[in-house]
Amino acid sequence: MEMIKTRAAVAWAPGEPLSIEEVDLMPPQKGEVLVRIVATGVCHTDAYTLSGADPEGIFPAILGHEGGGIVEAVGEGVTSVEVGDHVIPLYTPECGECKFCKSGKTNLCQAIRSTQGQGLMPDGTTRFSKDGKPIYHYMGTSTFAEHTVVPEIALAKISKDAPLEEVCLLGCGVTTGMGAVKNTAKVQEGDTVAVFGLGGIGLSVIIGAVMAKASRIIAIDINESKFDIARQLGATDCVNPNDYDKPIQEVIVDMTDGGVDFSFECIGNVKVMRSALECCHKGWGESVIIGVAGAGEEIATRPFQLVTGRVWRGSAFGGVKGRTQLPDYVQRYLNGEFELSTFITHTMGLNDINKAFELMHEGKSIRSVIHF
Ligand code: NAD
Ligand code: AHE
Ligand code: ZN
Ligand code: ZN
Repeated sequence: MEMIKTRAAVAWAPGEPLSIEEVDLMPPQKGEVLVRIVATGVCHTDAYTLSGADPEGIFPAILGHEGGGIVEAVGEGVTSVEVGDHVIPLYTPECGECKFCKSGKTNLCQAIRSTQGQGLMPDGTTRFSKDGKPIYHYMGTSTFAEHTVVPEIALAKISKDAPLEEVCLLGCGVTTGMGAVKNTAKVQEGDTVAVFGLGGIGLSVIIGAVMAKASRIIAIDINESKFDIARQLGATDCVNPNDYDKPIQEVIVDMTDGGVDFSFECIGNVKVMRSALECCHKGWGESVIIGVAGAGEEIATRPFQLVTGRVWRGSAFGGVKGRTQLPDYVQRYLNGEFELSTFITHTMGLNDINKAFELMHEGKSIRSVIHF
């Protein structure tokens, strides 16, 4: 197979708008797969890396990690997917063989984590370039391109019945939120839950909490335009911290007779992470950090909060093992267990991708989905 030309949104430098370019893409090498991306969501993490706050941010790069596509070609030795398969690229791969995969304790496969973090394929090189200059991969997925090359272990093969324009959201946001409730917190029937931040992640936490039969779901955001959809999905209370002259953790402790059983931080703000921990019930309340904070940021609380039984956890991709468990999320969506269309407030072509970032920053979108 020859080098192909494809259209991509290139992030040349932090803080600059993406630039739509025709780029060169090398054919998939050993253990790699060429995927035609059909649709991709835009997640806050893409904006975070583009802003320059990501210590792993490398430029120029092709961002995007919430995609759905179709296999167009496979490299040497690839056996688990074939041309025509529908796939979701995985920024958390699953090799099944590394210490992490074998532990049964985590979804954080580390087989290719170091090259992935350097914007490279596992062999240490890039497939994208422009005028001979390398363009780096992002999170091993680079879905802001009509075609991308992804390691075989970073592809979940899914049902062809599922519309890729919707299930692309299972490549990050929706799986992350639902999975954090089920796999990380393990919320049980009757538990009380507080969700900080009502974007794609926080709203998916609400879906997960409803499925777990939580008795109370308190949704917190400073942008009240998010409250309608939060209630529609099953939030029992909506709270704007700016309406109170005391810290939000005290407000929630008062509302819940001592604090919630579980809280989720879905913003990436270290001060809110503290509030989320401290609104948990003494003796057993657990707080899950999902939001991604910028380089140099640190969390703080009084150790007494932990001494007295609160627990601080974190969750990546909802603790979901992509190759073995994501196809089932797609199936459950097809079975009608949850909706994705509610999340898709905007759709647009690749040429308008910068508009998706603007809408996110203005607080006007939940998810924008790019159709190629
Ligand atoms: P988003 O921008 O769509 O939503 C964030 C929400 O937080 C917005 O509704 C905003 O109004 C609200 N918010 C901002 N500041 C607030 C404050 N001080 N108090 C209350 N609410 C506030 O973002 P998203 O795509 O839902 O992502 C949320 C976070 O999750 C980001 O940090 C993202 O990087 C991270 N993330 C992590 C994972 C993971 O695997 N751990 C996966 C996906 C996204
Ligand atoms: N590069 C950042 C870390 C960013 C981060 O925490 N990413 C999450 C996924 S966010 C998806 O929207 C994640 O999966 N982390 C696990 C991992 O191995 O990166 C930094 O701070 O360096
Ligand atoms: Zn994401
Ligand atoms: Zn592994």
